[in-house]
Amino acid sequence: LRPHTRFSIRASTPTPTLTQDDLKKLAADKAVEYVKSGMVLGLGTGSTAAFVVAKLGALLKSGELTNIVGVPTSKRTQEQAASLNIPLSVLDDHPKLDLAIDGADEVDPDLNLVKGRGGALLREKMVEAASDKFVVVVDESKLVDGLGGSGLAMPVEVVQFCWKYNLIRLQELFKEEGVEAKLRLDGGKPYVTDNMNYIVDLYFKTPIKDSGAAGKEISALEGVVEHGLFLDMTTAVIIAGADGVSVKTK
Ligand code: ABF
Repeated sequence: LRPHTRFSIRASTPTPTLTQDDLKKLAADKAVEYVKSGMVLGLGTGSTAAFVVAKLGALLKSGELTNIVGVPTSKRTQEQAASLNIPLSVLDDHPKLDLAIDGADEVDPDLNLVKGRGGALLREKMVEAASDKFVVVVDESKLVDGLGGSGLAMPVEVVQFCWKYNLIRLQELFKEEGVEAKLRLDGGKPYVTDNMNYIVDLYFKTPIKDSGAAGKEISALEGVVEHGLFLDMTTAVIIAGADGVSVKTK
């Protein structure tokens, strides 16, 4: 209890508590304000990004936005965007994007990210790296002091061939940090990404000390396709919390 809380009198009706979905939608709506007609857009994956795609679809339908081309970061997003009649393309045809908007699993104070718990990290990283601007949409539960610090997975996409060999090498790489590496499962079978690869999830006990070095070491392992550390890629993070929506830029 804060001092005097017991004796305070509320003059107005308390604001109804916002659900996590309400917060995600608030962040998504704010991000869509960055979209202008004629843009080539990277379309993210995940429940927050789905609100962005839904809003884009509505704005195209109402005519408030025109001439948008979307480059989806997963089959799921591709299906959602197609169902909303958002014109779609691929990096091969649009190698330079104006803006990508996507969710994240963790955001650190320098706007570095962990992404990929939704399994779409490879396409997300390719599309977002090709974008002039990359705007991240999260609710405040995603904020961490250091990447890997949430105790949840930091995903690594690996080829199926001898995945266990790479799982052991990843665990060895972070032996001192006591990392636990687990093959991601889906209904008891290995989870297969859109690119027909597997995912090894790394569970750090404490935040990663040097995420730049960690990313390079993981990438150097043959058979690793991509990892979920998205470093120095973010233009802005839109954070929705109980106190409203804020925008963080570097
Ligand atoms: C994508 O979706 C991923 O990179 C991340 O794993 C996930 C976040 O999902 P949500 O918005 O549902 O929390 O952005």
